[in-house]
Amino acid sequence: MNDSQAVHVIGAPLDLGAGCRGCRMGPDAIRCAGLLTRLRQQGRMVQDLGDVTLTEREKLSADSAGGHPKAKYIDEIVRFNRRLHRKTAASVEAGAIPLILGGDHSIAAGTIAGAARHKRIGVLWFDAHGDLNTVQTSPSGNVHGMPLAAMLGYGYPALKHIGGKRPKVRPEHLVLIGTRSLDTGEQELIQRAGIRMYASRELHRLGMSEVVRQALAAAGEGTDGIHVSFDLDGLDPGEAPGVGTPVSAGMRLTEALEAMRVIAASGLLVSAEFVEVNPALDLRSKTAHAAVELICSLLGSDTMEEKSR
Ligand code: B3U
Ligand code: MN
Ligand code: MN
Repeated sequence: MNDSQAVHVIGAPLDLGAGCRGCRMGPDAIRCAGLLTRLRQQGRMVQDLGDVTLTEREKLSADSAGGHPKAKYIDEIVRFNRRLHRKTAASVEAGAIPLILGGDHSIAAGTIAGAARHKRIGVLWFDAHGDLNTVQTSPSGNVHGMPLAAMLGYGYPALKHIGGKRPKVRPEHLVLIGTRSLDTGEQELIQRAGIRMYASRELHRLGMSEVVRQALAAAGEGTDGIHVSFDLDGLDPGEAPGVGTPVSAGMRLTEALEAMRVIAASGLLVSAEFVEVNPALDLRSKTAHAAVELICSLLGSDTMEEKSR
Protein backbone atom coordinates (compact mmCIF):
# COMPACT_ATOMS: atom_id res chain seq x y z
CA MET A 1 0.00 0.00 0.00
CA ASN A 2 1.18 3.50 -0.75
CA ASP A 3 -0.27 6.99 -0.29
CA SER A 4 -1.30 7.39 -3.90
CA GLN A 5 -3.31 4.19 -4.12
CA ALA A 6 -7.07 4.74 -4.26
CA VAL A 7 -9.41 2.96 -1.88
CA HIS A 8 -12.39 1.18 -3.43
CA VAL A 9 -15.26 0.89 -0.96
CA ILE A 10 -17.36 -2.22 -1.61
CA GLY A 11 -20.53 -2.82 0.44
CA ALA A 12 -21.28 -6.46 1.24
CA PRO A 13 -24.72 -6.36 2.88
CA LEU A 14 -25.03 -10.07 3.67
CA ASP A 15 -26.52 -11.36 6.92
CA LEU A 16 -27.58 -14.86 5.90
CA GLY A 17 -24.45 -16.28 7.50
CA ALA A 18 -25.19 -14.83 10.95
CA GLY A 19 -27.48 -16.20 13.63
CA CYS A 20 -29.43 -12.95 13.87
CA ARG A 21 -30.44 -10.43 11.24
CA GLY A 22 -29.34 -6.84 10.82
CA CYS A 23 -25.70 -6.73 9.79
CA ARG A 24 -26.86 -6.37 6.18
CA MET A 25 -27.33 -2.72 7.23
CA GLY A 26 -23.68 -2.57 8.28
CA PRO A 27 -22.27 -1.01 5.09
CA ASP A 28 -24.69 1.93 5.20
CA ALA A 29 -24.19 2.42 8.94
CA ILE A 30 -20.43 2.72 8.39
CA ARG A 31 -20.96 5.10 5.46
CA CYS A 32 -23.39 7.19 7.55
CA ALA A 33 -20.80 7.40 10.32
CA GLY A 34 -18.76 9.53 7.90
CA LEU A 35 -16.35 7.07 6.35
CA LEU A 36 -15.83 8.65 2.94
CA THR A 37 -15.54 12.23 4.18
CA ARG A 38 -13.08 11.21 6.87
CA LEU A 39 -10.85 9.26 4.51
CA ARG A 40 -10.83 12.13 2.01
CA GLN A 41 -9.98 14.61 4.76
CA GLN A 42 -6.99 12.43 5.48
CA GLY A 43 -5.82 12.79 1.91
CA ARG A 44 -6.91 9.43 0.59
CA MET A 45 -8.48 9.04 -2.85
CA VAL A 46 -11.73 7.09 -2.34
CA GLN A 47 -14.28 5.67 -4.72
CA ASP A 48 -17.50 4.03 -3.50
CA LEU A 49 -18.33 1.13 -5.81
CA GLY A 50 -21.70 0.53 -4.12
CA ASP A 51 -23.06 -2.72 -2.77
CA VAL A 52 -22.97 -6.29 -4.03
CA THR A 53 -26.58 -7.37 -4.63
CA LEU A 54 -28.21 -9.78 -2.23
CA THR A 55 -31.40 -11.72 -2.79
CA GLU A 56 -33.77 -10.82 0.07
CA ARG A 57 -34.13 -13.59 2.62
CA GLU A 58 -37.91 -13.58 2.14
CA LYS A 59 -37.55 -14.17 -1.60
CA LEU A 60 -35.41 -17.25 -1.16
CA SER A 61 -37.37 -20.47 -1.38
CA ALA A 62 -36.03 -23.27 0.82
CA ASP A 63 -34.47 -24.82 -2.30
CA SER A 64 -32.76 -21.75 -3.67
CA ALA A 65 -31.56 -20.82 -0.19
CA GLY A 66 -29.72 -24.10 0.04
CA GLY A 67 -31.16 -26.76 2.25
CA HIS A 68 -28.04 -28.00 4.05
CA PRO A 69 -29.07 -28.35 7.71
CA LYS A 70 -25.55 -27.61 8.99
CA ALA A 71 -24.82 -24.68 6.67
CA LYS A 72 -27.83 -22.37 6.59
CA TYR A 73 -28.45 -20.42 3.35
CA ILE A 74 -25.22 -21.81 1.92
CA ASP A 75 -26.27 -21.64 -1.75
CA GLU A 76 -27.15 -17.94 -1.65
CA ILE A 77 -24.05 -17.21 0.44
CA VAL A 78 -21.91 -18.88 -2.22
CA ARG A 79 -23.64 -16.96 -5.03
CA PHE A 80 -23.15 -13.66 -3.19
CA ASN A 81 -19.51 -14.43 -2.48
CA ARG A 82 -18.80 -15.29 -6.11
CA ARG A 83 -19.95 -11.78 -7.04
CA LEU A 84 -17.95 -10.25 -4.20
CA HIS A 85 -14.85 -12.21 -5.19
CA ARG A 86 -15.00 -10.80 -8.73
CA LYS A 87 -15.43 -7.25 -7.48
CA THR A 88 -12.56 -7.56 -5.01
CA ALA A 89 -10.22 -9.12 -7.57
CA ALA A 90 -11.03 -6.39 -10.13
CA SER A 91 -10.21 -3.73 -7.60
CA VAL A 92 -6.81 -5.26 -6.76
CA GLU A 93 -6.17 -5.64 -10.49
CA ALA A 94 -6.91 -1.93 -11.00
CA GLY A 95 -4.17 -1.09 -8.49
CA ALA A 96 -6.58 0.02 -5.75
CA ILE A 97 -7.08 -1.19 -2.19
CA PRO A 98 -10.47 -2.86 -1.82
CA LEU A 99 -12.14 -1.94 1.48
CA ILE A 100 -15.09 -4.24 2.01
CA LEU A 101 -17.81 -3.30 4.50
CA GLY A 102 -19.81 -6.22 5.93
CA GLY A 103 -22.09 -7.86 6.35
CA ASP A 104 -21.46 -10.98 8.36
CA HIS A 105 -18.05 -12.65 8.34
CA SER A 106 -19.01 -15.27 5.73
CA ILE A 107 -18.13 -12.56 3.17
CA ALA A 108 -14.47 -13.35 3.84
CA ALA A 109 -14.88 -16.36 1.55
CA GLY A 110 -15.38 -13.90 -1.30
CA THR A 111 -12.97 -11.15 -0.29
CA ILE A 112 -10.01 -13.40 0.44
CA ALA A 113 -10.57 -15.45 -2.72
CA GLY A 114 -10.69 -12.14 -4.64
CA ALA A 115 -7.51 -10.75 -3.10
CA ALA A 116 -5.76 -14.09 -3.60
CA ARG A 117 -6.57 -14.22 -7.31
CA HIS A 118 -3.56 -12.15 -8.31
CA LYS A 119 -1.40 -12.26 -5.20
CA ARG A 120 -0.12 -14.62 -2.55
CA ILE A 121 -1.60 -13.16 0.59
CA GLY A 122 -1.15 -13.43 4.32
CA VAL A 123 -4.14 -12.79 6.57
CA LEU A 124 -4.42 -10.99 9.91
CA TRP A 125 -7.72 -12.10 11.46
CA PHE A 126 -8.96 -9.85 14.29
CA ASP A 127 -11.91 -11.62 15.91
CA ALA A 128 -13.23 -13.00 19.19
CA HIS A 129 -13.89 -16.18 17.20
CA GLY A 130 -11.82 -18.42 14.94
CA ASP A 131 -14.42 -18.86 12.17
CA LEU A 132 -12.61 -22.13 11.53
CA ASN A 133 -15.61 -24.44 11.68
CA THR A 134 -16.73 -26.77 8.92
CA VAL A 135 -20.16 -28.24 8.30
CA GLN A 136 -19.00 -31.17 10.46
CA THR A 137 -17.78 -29.15 13.46
CA SER A 138 -20.15 -26.15 13.49
CA PRO A 139 -22.37 -26.07 16.59
CA SER A 140 -24.77 -23.56 14.99
CA GLY A 141 -24.85 -24.18 11.24
CA ASN A 142 -24.17 -20.44 10.78
CA VAL A 143 -21.78 -19.95 7.87
CA HIS A 144 -20.12 -16.86 9.42
CA GLY A 145 -18.34 -19.35 11.71
CA MET A 146 -16.78 -21.13 8.70
CA PRO A 147 -15.08 -18.82 6.15
CA LEU A 148 -11.53 -19.06 7.43
CA ALA A 149 -11.55 -22.87 7.36
CA ALA A 150 -12.77 -22.62 3.76
CA MET A 151 -9.91 -20.28 2.81
CA LEU A 152 -7.44 -22.82 4.21
CA GLY A 153 -9.06 -25.49 2.04
CA TYR A 154 -11.43 -27.16 4.53
CA GLY A 155 -15.19 -27.52 4.58
CA TYR A 156 -18.10 -27.06 2.19
CA PRO A 157 -16.79 -27.55 -1.39
CA ALA A 158 -18.69 -24.74 -3.13
CA LEU A 159 -17.56 -22.26 -0.46
CA LYS A 160 -13.88 -23.20 -0.45
CA HIS A 161 -13.74 -23.40 -4.26
CA ILE A 162 -14.87 -19.82 -4.95
CA GLY A 163 -12.21 -18.41 -7.27
CA GLY A 164 -10.58 -21.78 -7.89
CA LYS A 165 -9.83 -25.04 -6.13
CA ARG A 166 -6.50 -24.26 -4.49
CA PRO A 167 -6.46 -23.04 -0.87
CA LYS A 168 -6.36 -19.24 -0.75
CA VAL A 169 -4.14 -18.90 2.35
CA ARG A 170 -1.48 -21.13 3.84
CA PRO A 171 -1.69 -21.77 7.58
CA GLU A 172 1.78 -20.27 8.18
CA HIS A 173 0.58 -17.01 6.59
CA LEU A 174 -2.46 -16.71 8.87
CA VAL A 175 -2.48 -15.05 12.30
CA LEU A 176 -5.45 -14.88 14.68
CA ILE A 177 -5.56 -11.85 17.01
CA GLY A 178 -7.94 -11.24 19.93
CA THR A 179 -9.33 -14.79 19.89
CA ARG A 180 -11.32 -15.82 22.97
CA SER A 181 -14.12 -18.13 21.86
CA LEU A 182 -13.24 -21.34 20.03
CA ASP A 183 -15.20 -24.54 19.47
CA THR A 184 -13.54 -27.94 19.91
CA GLY A 185 -13.19 -28.60 16.17
CA GLU A 186 -11.60 -25.17 15.71
CA GLN A 187 -9.07 -25.81 18.47
CA GLU A 188 -8.16 -29.09 16.81
CA LEU A 189 -7.65 -27.42 13.43
CA ILE A 190 -5.46 -24.71 14.99
CA GLN A 191 -3.28 -27.39 16.58
CA ARG A 192 -3.16 -29.62 13.52
CA ALA A 193 -2.37 -26.85 11.04
CA GLY A 194 -0.05 -24.98 13.43
CA ILE A 195 -1.91 -21.68 13.18
CA ARG A 196 -0.40 -18.76 15.08
CA MET A 197 -2.79 -17.19 17.57
CA TYR A 198 -2.57 -14.24 19.97
CA ALA A 199 -5.34 -14.54 22.55
CA SER A 200 -5.96 -11.94 25.28
CA ARG A 201 -3.19 -13.25 27.53
CA GLU A 202 -0.50 -12.84 24.85
CA LEU A 203 -1.89 -9.45 23.88
CA HIS A 204 -1.47 -8.22 27.46
CA ARG A 205 1.94 -9.81 27.90
CA LEU A 206 3.51 -8.57 24.66
CA GLY A 207 1.47 -5.45 23.90
CA MET A 208 -0.39 -4.88 20.66
CA SER A 209 2.45 -3.28 18.67
CA GLU A 210 4.76 -6.22 19.29
CA VAL A 211 1.99 -8.72 18.50
CA VAL A 212 1.28 -7.04 15.18
CA ARG A 213 4.97 -6.79 14.34
CA GLN A 214 5.34 -10.54 14.90
CA ALA A 215 2.12 -11.22 13.00
CA LEU A 216 3.28 -9.16 10.02
CA ALA A 217 6.64 -10.92 10.00
CA ALA A 218 4.90 -14.31 9.81
CA ALA A 219 2.12 -13.39 7.38
CA GLY A 220 4.37 -11.24 5.22
CA GLU A 221 7.17 -13.77 4.82
CA GLY A 222 6.93 -15.22 1.32
CA THR A 223 3.70 -13.40 0.41
CA ASP A 224 2.93 -10.34 -1.72
CA GLY A 225 1.05 -8.62 1.08
CA ILE A 226 -1.63 -8.75 3.73
CA HIS A 227 -5.40 -8.92 3.92
CA VAL A 228 -6.84 -7.53 7.17
CA SER A 229 -10.09 -9.12 8.28
CA PHE A 230 -11.55 -7.23 11.23
CA ASP A 231 -14.63 -8.59 13.01
CA LEU A 232 -15.94 -5.84 15.30
CA ASP A 233 -16.74 -8.46 17.97
CA GLY A 234 -12.96 -8.66 18.45
CA LEU A 235 -13.35 -5.41 20.38
CA ASP A 236 -14.72 -5.40 23.91
CA PRO A 237 -18.56 -5.27 23.89
CA GLY A 238 -18.36 -2.05 25.93
CA GLU A 239 -16.75 -0.37 22.93
CA ALA A 240 -18.51 -2.31 20.17
CA PRO A 241 -21.98 -3.24 21.43
CA GLY A 242 -23.52 -3.54 17.95
CA VAL A 243 -22.54 -7.11 17.13
CA GLY A 244 -24.57 -10.32 17.05
CA THR A 245 -22.25 -12.47 19.15
CA PRO A 246 -20.48 -10.32 21.77
CA VAL A 247 -17.78 -11.97 23.90
CA SER A 248 -16.52 -10.28 27.07
CA ALA A 249 -12.92 -9.20 27.75
CA GLY A 250 -12.12 -8.09 24.21
CA MET A 251 -9.55 -5.74 22.72
CA ARG A 252 -9.67 -2.08 23.67
CA LEU A 253 -10.35 0.30 20.78
CA THR A 254 -7.08 2.12 21.51
CA GLU A 255 -5.16 -1.16 21.20
CA ALA A 256 -6.87 -2.02 17.93
CA LEU A 257 -6.15 1.48 16.56
CA GLU A 258 -2.49 0.92 17.38
CA ALA A 259 -2.63 -2.38 15.48
CA MET A 260 -4.05 -0.59 12.42
CA ARG A 261 -1.29 2.05 12.55
CA VAL A 262 1.44 -0.57 12.69
CA ILE A 263 -0.07 -2.38 9.70
CA ALA A 264 -0.39 0.90 7.77
CA ALA A 265 3.25 1.75 8.44
CA SER A 266 4.38 -1.64 7.13
CA GLY A 267 3.15 -0.80 3.63
CA LEU A 268 2.06 -4.44 3.24
CA LEU A 269 -1.70 -3.94 3.03
CA VAL A 270 -3.45 -5.37 -0.06
CA SER A 271 -7.07 -5.40 1.06
CA ALA A 272 -9.23 -5.11 4.17
CA GLU A 273 -12.70 -5.82 5.47
CA PHE A 274 -14.65 -4.69 8.52
CA VAL A 275 -17.53 -6.99 9.38
CA GLU A 276 -20.39 -7.86 11.73
CA VAL A 277 -21.53 -4.29 12.48
CA ASN A 278 -25.22 -4.71 13.28
CA PRO A 279 -26.99 -1.32 13.46
CA ALA A 280 -30.12 -2.97 14.92
CA LEU A 281 -28.10 -3.88 18.02
CA ASP A 282 -25.83 -0.83 18.13
CA LEU A 283 -25.98 1.98 20.69
CA ARG A 284 -25.89 5.44 19.11
CA SER A 285 -23.82 4.06 16.21
CA LYS A 286 -20.90 3.42 18.56
CA THR A 287 -19.78 0.33 16.68
CA ALA A 288 -20.10 1.96 13.25
CA HIS A 289 -18.01 4.88 14.53
CA ALA A 290 -15.42 2.48 15.93
CA ALA A 291 -15.22 0.90 12.48
CA VAL A 292 -14.64 4.32 10.88
CA GLU A 293 -11.84 5.11 13.37
CA LEU A 294 -10.16 1.77 12.68
CA ILE A 295 -10.44 2.20 8.92
CA CYS A 296 -8.99 5.73 9.07
CA SER A 297 -6.03 4.48 11.10
CA LEU A 298 -5.44 1.74 8.57
CA LEU A 299 -5.99 3.73 5.38
CA GLY A 300 -5.80 7.46 6.05
CA SER A 301 -2.76 8.40 4.02
CA ASP A 302 -1.40 10.70 6.74
CA THR A 303 -0.96 7.73 9.12
CA MET A 304 1.96 6.55 7.08
CA GLU A 305 3.56 9.96 6.94
CA GLU A 306 3.35 10.25 10.71
CA LYS A 307 5.21 6.98 10.98
CA SER A 308 7.97 7.87 8.58
CA ARG A 309 8.58 11.30 10.09
N1 B3U B 1 -18.13 -20.46 16.81
C1 B3U B 1 -19.57 -20.29 16.80
C2 B3U B 1 -19.97 -18.87 17.15
C3 B3U B 1 -19.59 -17.80 16.22
C4 B3U B 1 -18.65 -17.80 15.23
N2 B3U B 1 -18.64 -16.58 14.69
C5 B3U B 1 -19.49 -15.86 15.31
N3 B3U B 1 -20.09 -16.59 16.21
N4 B3U B 1 -19.73 -14.56 15.07
C6 B3U B 1 -20.17 -20.76 15.48
O1 B3U B 1 -21.39 -20.65 15.35
O2 B3U B 1 -19.45 -21.26 14.63
MN1 MN C 1 -15.84 -13.52 12.66
MN1 MN D 1 -16.55 -12.94 15.73
